[in-house]
Amino acid sequence: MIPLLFLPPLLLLAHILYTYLTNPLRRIPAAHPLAPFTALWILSIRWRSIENATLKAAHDKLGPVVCLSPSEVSVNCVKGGIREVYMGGFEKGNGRWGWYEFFENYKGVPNMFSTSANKIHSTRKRMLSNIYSKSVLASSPALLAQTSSIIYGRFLPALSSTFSHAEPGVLNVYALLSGATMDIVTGYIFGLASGSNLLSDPKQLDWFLDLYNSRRSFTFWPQELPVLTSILQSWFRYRLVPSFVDTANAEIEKWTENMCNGAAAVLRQPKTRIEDTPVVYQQLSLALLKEAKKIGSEKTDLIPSIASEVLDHLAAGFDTSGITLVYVVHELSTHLDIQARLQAELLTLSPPIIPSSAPTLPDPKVIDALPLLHAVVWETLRLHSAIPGPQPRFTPAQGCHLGPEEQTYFVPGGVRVSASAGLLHANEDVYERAEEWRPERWLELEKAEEEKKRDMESRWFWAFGSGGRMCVGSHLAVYQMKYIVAALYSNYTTTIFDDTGIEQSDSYTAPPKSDVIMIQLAKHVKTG
Ligand code: HEM
Ligand SMILES: *[C@@H]1O[C@H](CO)[C@@H](O)[C@H](O)[C@H]1NC(C)=O
Ligand SMILES: CC(=O)N[C@H]1CO[C@H](CO)[C@@H](O)[C@@H]1O
Repeated sequence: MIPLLFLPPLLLLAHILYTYLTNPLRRIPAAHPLAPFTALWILSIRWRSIENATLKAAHDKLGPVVCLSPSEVSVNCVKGGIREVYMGGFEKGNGRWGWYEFFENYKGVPNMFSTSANKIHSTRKRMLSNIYSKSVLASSPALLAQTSSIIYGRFLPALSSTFSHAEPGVLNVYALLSGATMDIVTGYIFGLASGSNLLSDPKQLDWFLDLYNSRRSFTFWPQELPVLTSILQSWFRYRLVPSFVDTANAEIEKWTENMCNGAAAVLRQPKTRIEDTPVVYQQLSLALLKEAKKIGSEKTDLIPSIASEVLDHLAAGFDTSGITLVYVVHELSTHLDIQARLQAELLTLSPPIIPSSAPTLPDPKVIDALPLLHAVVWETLRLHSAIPGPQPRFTPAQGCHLGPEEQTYFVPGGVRVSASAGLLHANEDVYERAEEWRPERWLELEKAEEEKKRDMESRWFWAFGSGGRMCVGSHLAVYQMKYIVAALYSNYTTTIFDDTGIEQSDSYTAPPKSDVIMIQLAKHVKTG
């Protein structure tokens, strides 16, 4: 007779064993002996912020498909990997919960990024794709005027003012670059008059970055264990996320609402300056109004939907671009030979981006075509992807096959699956000496074969994701990053002053571990 005491643990054991034996994922190489039995292992890896290194080691050892838990796999290949999952339109949620609901704003108002269902998502994306497309951006007089005003009126003066500091020419370049990207992104969304002006107001810049960054380390519980998090909070009043995170979110939401109100007021005026055109706000409000009329919706208050959408754009847009730029500057500050070549390339611009050229900027198409500037930005997006880790999706109800032709595995429906830019970009067959920052590899492509080009530029390049959920702001990101880098190096040389904490965090968006990256500027004397 088994004492009754042993019954519950025995039943539990039998249950685990039965689940294991009937789970097709058990055939997939396991990242850890516990992985096919319980999600606790991968949860503990995420909780300790060592997911990146863990996944890298697992794929290096076990191949392109690995099992992370009884209901999760990671893929690291193009065919049978990102092509299947992301081009194939696997959704962001599994019906019960979605990891991306975390990105809703204003207490549960969804936006394009947070939406799981493909149908709802693509309706929204159709409203927004055109204004963020490369051709529209490149010929937008509003964006050019906004960028000019921010570069000449704010960014270059902010750099120049560092020479009156106690330590002349020394600055926290991460903060300044983040301010520049926020001003440009909100300039395009809300118009210059209603957008942010963080660059001219160091106090406001500090206020915003402190607020924004204070929330960074509290994503684990609400994203990985949303049900537990909300039950603990609503039933037991126990908070896994401190209340100051809610306060910070509310302040950022209020700040965004003010910009929305500003944009709405501009649109009511009969005539506005071109740079005050709230391009994104205007397009979105018109499109939502049209949709509401079409479906005969009673809903008249579109403000929460608009605000939730644009808040996601400004957060996604400034943060990722700021991270990329801080690594551009950091790498150029340790590769002075490449920096000098970039400066020589920038001397070919007409007009040069120096204070006396204001307000004229060289044409965006000319900036975009500078080979070394392009190579520097692309190499940084590759090696220091701002979103380097898993972008989770769920397999469709009927299941699918994952893995390259040589070895595929059946994966049932509802399984969480993800790929990671950082791992795809570390493929030595595609990016030789992958761990080195080597812009040259992009210049060498000129002479490379078509297949090689395609592998490097599109198949394996994943900084902006791929498929229907690919970054809508990638062209705006590249546009602003190129102008900012061009403006900085047309006027200055940079070296490192203090780069403690430059390593990327192990998180979804992966900023440097320190919010402070100090750079020494030196005035760049024209020699050409
Ligand atoms: C270097 C800069 C940027 C990088 C590396 C980046 C990267 C990404 C990635 C990887 C995704 C897919 C995420 C996922 O599925 O989990 C994404 C989506 C998105 N990004 Fe960006 N992004 C950048 C700049 C921007 C900018 C400037 C905007 C401003 C509009 C923006 C807005 C968005 C939006 C709205 C989505 C969701 C798209 C959708 O769901 O269809 N991003 N971004
Ligand atoms: C991820 O881990 C690899 C290997 O440990 C490391 O080389 C790389 O810098 C890490 N990347 C990020 C974004 O943390
Ligand atoms: C502030 C500053 O150093 N401005 C310089 C920008 O670059 C041009 C030439 O490249 C110089 O003439 C300016 O003095």
